[in-house]
Amino acid sequence: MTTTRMPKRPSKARALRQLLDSGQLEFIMEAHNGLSARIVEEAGFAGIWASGLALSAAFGVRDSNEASWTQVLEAVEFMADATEVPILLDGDTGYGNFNNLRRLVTKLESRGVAGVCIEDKLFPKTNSFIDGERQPLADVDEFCGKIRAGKDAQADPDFCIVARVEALIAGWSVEEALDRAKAYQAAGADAVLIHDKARSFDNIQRFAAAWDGSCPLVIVPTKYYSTPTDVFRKAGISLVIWANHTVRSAVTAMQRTVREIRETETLTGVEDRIAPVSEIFRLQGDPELREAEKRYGGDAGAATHALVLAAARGEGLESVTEGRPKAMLEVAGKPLLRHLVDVFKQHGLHDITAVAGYRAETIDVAGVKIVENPAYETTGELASLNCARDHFGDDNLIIYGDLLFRRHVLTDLLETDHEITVVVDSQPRDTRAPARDPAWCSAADDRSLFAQSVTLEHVGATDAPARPPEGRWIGIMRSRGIGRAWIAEALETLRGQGRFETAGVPDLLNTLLAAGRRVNVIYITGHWLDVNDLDDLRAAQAFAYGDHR
Ligand code: SPV
Ligand code: MG
Repeated sequence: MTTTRMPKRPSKARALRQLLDSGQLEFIMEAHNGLSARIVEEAGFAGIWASGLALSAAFGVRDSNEASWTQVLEAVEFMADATEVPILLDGDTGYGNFNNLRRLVTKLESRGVAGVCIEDKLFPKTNSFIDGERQPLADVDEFCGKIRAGKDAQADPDFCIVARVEALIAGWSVEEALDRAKAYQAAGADAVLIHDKARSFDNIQRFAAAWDGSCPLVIVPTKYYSTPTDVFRKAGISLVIWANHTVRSAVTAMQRTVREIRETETLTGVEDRIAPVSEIFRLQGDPELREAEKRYGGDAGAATHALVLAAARGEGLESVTEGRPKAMLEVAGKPLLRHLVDVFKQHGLHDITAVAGYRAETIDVAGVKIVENPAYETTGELASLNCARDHFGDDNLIIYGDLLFRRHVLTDLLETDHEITVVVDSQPRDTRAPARDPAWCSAADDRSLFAQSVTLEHVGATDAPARPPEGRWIGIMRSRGIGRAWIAEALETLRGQGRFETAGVPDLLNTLLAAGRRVNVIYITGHWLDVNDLDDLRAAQAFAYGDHR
């Protein structure tokens, strides 16, 4: 039997090794946290330098081993998680002796770091550009033992150990640097980083000219930055590390922005020149999470658009809806619409649009997008719904703005996967005649614990079947997938019949049924109410405070 295998991308350690061994000049760029690592990767760099200077600066401490090695490990793990390209960690001196390096190598491998660079100084070290001459160098044999221990500790043969020669930094000769480099290569180093703090590339050029090519050479041209890159290429350098320019550019940008905000006490000057919040979300990988939510459904309502019909003032409520629509009536200390929004948010449903009409400007509930039906006085619910058509998605909840209901009503509705579903109360509280929105269904509520398969047959008193209704449609419907196209088609039908302007959601449902579309029913028994008059409003207060029915 043959099995097909996905082509495997090379491991990060292999990718770093390939960079070092490519035979041409390669470049890696400093990063100091997950965000900067991702920015470096996106710019096209094939590798990342996890700089000790930049990491410590980001922590707000000195580059003198003040951050512990596990804190560095933690930071570099975030960087590795955020990126695909290999990371070479600046491992300073290996944070101790050969034994400490062994443990570091093992831990770095387990966190997806491709290699480590260790320098021949003593722990605790400090940055090479701070009193370089005063920093003692490690004993060559001791440092070779460390390299051998690191190589023996690695599980992946591609993990790279780069030996960094600090002889030039400490004021020693090119010959001393060469002796050390040869010893380190012989001890197993995969590459040699020859560092210098001089303004000119001369010493490294002499070093490179004398180098036997037994392993690749790596440089950090921070101080001799004016040297043309082609000079490095001609000198036979394998890898250039741009070692600290990400953190330095971040510092300049942050200083400028915060100073300006401090001085001007406004954001207007900076807003257009800094990354929008959406760019931060993108760099954090938010789009992937949205996709995953669709696949794994962790957040039941995340893809559902809620469309709240809130244009009406409410006949029967005139004395209390002076100056505000029904949806803004206060019940138990907050507007009806806010009750709806709260229950939506509890279900992870954040895309909420309200269609406003009467006193639209008073609709002010955080998290709700408002669209207006300017002709609300002469048109009906479907005209309002149509105003929100740009906010329709593949999954829509269409709901009256004067409802209060217990949370389980929405939980149950969001669990359905039918194209169109409506919620019907099989034992409506309101027994006044004529009943509002009576619903005829394919079967009565058997009140079993198990979901019944019931479909809607008709809503509303007009053209109703002769038998008593099975319940009352409560003013909530959901459409999924193709259900959205069915609704669009039904709206067209109503338009063709000249009924669109004044029609309500029950007309839409009946038109769907007339077209042979299946409308599923979820039965509930109570645990909801709508607010149509002052009695309802009083009942709503009690309901909202938790007094059922
Ligand atoms: C670092 O980036 O932390 C380095 C390179 O070690 S340098 O700062 O040039 O020493
Ligand atoms: Mg360093």
